[in-house]
Amino acid sequence: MEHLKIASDNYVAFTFFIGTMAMMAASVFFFFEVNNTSPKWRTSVLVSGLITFIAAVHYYYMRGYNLETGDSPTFFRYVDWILTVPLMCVEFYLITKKAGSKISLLWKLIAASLVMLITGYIGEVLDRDGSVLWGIISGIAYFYIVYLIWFGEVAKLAQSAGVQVAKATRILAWFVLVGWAIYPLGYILGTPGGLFGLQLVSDPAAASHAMDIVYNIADAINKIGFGLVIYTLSRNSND
Ligand SMILES: *C/C=C(C)/C=C/C=C(C)/C=C/C1=C(C)CCCC1(C)C
Repeated sequence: MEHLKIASDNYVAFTFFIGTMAMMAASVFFFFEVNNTSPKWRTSVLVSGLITFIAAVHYYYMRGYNLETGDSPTFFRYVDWILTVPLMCVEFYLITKKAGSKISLLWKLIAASLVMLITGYIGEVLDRDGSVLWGIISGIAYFYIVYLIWFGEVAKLAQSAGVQVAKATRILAWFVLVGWAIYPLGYILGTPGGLFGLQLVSDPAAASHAMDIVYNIADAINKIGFGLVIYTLSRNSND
């Protein structure tokens, strides 16, 4: 079963394969670099590695599942996100800790991310007919996260945590605003009938393939890129 060959025009399977390798390589890198990191930033770099490692394990599974069945591994996609997105919230908490971020801020970010992902899963799997409504609720939770990071508590704390933390937080804020916005696009692509009358791909199988490719690209950018910003911060910050 593990000897299935990826057809040269099967971009879905191909991006699952590349995604697996990229997440594995990034994890090895972050884990090995933990020991060369100043003690203050070790946990942050370790969490970067955990994010890509959890994704690597899921991608390995999703790659095999997709190759064997040709289907979209939606369930494990969401299991992956439910583990990794809260860990990204932990990163925002950790890097603003020096400026006094409270555990309550971490819970706000985690709660919003869980609402965003659980309602997204309901709309994508459990209540397909209500996908527009669930997508909107999920979107509200997403914008709340964007608000906290761009204008709310995270932004304010980052400003008083020194130049390097402020700079890194600004880049991570762009990841959340632009990189994370790719996911709702994937959701719209895979939603029958589309959202807001926006039906981009009409054939359901093609739509779910397009959705997988979009999610796979977004994950690579958001998980590995995000981790590299934290890594760079750990090297640039001399306090
Ligand atoms: C590593 C995985 C990440 C960063 C996943 C992020 C996922 C999202 C930001 C998903 C957002 C969604 C909406 C804002 C509306 C439609 C449903 C979702 C769940 C795709």
